[in-house]
Amino acid sequence: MLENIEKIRSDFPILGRQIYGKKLVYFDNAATSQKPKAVIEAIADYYRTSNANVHRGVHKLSEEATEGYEAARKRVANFVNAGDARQIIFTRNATEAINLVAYAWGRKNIKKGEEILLTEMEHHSNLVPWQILAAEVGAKLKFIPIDENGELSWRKSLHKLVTNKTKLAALTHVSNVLGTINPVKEIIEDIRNLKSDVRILIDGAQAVPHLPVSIQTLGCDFYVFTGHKMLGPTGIGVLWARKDLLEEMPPFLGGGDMILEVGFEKSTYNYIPWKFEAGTPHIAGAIGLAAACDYLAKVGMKKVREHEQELTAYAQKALSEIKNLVIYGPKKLEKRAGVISFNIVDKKGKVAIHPHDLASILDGEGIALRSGHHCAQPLMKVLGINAAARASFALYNTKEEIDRLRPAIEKAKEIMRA
Ligand code: 7TS
Repeated sequence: MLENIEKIRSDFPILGRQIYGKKLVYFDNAATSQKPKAVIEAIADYYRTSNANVHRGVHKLSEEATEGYEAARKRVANFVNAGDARQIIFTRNATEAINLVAYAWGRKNIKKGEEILLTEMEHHSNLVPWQILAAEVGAKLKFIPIDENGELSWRKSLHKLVTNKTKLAALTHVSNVLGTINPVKEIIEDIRNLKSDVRILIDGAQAVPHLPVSIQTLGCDFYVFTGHKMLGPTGIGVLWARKDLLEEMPPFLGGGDMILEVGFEKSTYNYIPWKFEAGTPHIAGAIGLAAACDYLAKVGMKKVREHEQELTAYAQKALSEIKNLVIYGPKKLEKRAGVISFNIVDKKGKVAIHPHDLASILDGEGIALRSGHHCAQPLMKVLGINAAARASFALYNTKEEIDRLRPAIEKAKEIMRA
């Protein structure tokens, strides 16, 4: 456990809240994380002291806002070892970052009959943009299957799935349902050994908040993540891409800030990263995200990972003591992040309490967790379920909070006679 956990908890004002007279237990971190004072203050401070539009005015405030925004880009770049900060494009979220690649890179590069390789465990955000693109250009989607442990069965399948038509592989770093940590570096190497020019996008929405991530060492072409799951504000996300690809790609959205010169008929486009940041950006969001990166870096991502791993082991044990509870995803701790999806089943293995009912009863106990398909409906199909309950941890969670989970689930079983 993090030795200064009480201090860390006190940095998050919302954790002091009572829900129905009970102390809040927040286990919905995979949906969005809570925010520390440092982030809330950085945003408020920007609006209080330096608010102005960026890259435009020559006045002092505009200069300060521009400096704050561009310094935020550097701080975020450092946090994920992105190399050049110009490779960091600020977007609204991970979803928009993936759509940017699908529109700007995909439409130019993927042709009829070519193939896009995905996995069975993708969030809809890393599936639907490719479905739209595939339908438009006549490309084909293929999927790396998962095995009975909820791990990608890539070693057995890649040599069949990667063909001379494969143009792009887009896969998640960490599953938001199974918690599986995919060995993306090895998978990328294997794909490249089969076909060297496959472009590879990694969805790091669930990885960057919980693991040390060094983008440059992964060997991917595109990497996306989202601010609000990593202690930052909503409305800010990141696309990282190889510089030569960004230079070649046409813009995603047109408008202010992304141009160098505009004529009545034609325009020339700005340098990267601004070419991809049309219109007034989320300046406060970028500054808030940089504050979140600084906060996480100060705690240390290795320590965050260790803390969450310990919580996961503790929760796995506590939940496995509950009769008729099944946990999805890898059993081995080193293969999973702090996401535990589960169901209460009957003797035949069928879901006995709808996860929404379970989550409602737990809500009554002050415990916030997510239920539903978790925006991964194809994965639900593979698992043979429609929905699951999901507890997901962050650096501020504790074993004492997990201790409240078991009695609450037992109570739900009693109420629902399961
Ligand atoms: N990719 C993964 C793996 C995710 O888990 C999510 C959000 C996204 C992309 C999209 O992030 P956004 O910020 O663009 O919305 N996952 C979830 C979840 O599991 N519950 O709520 C949102």
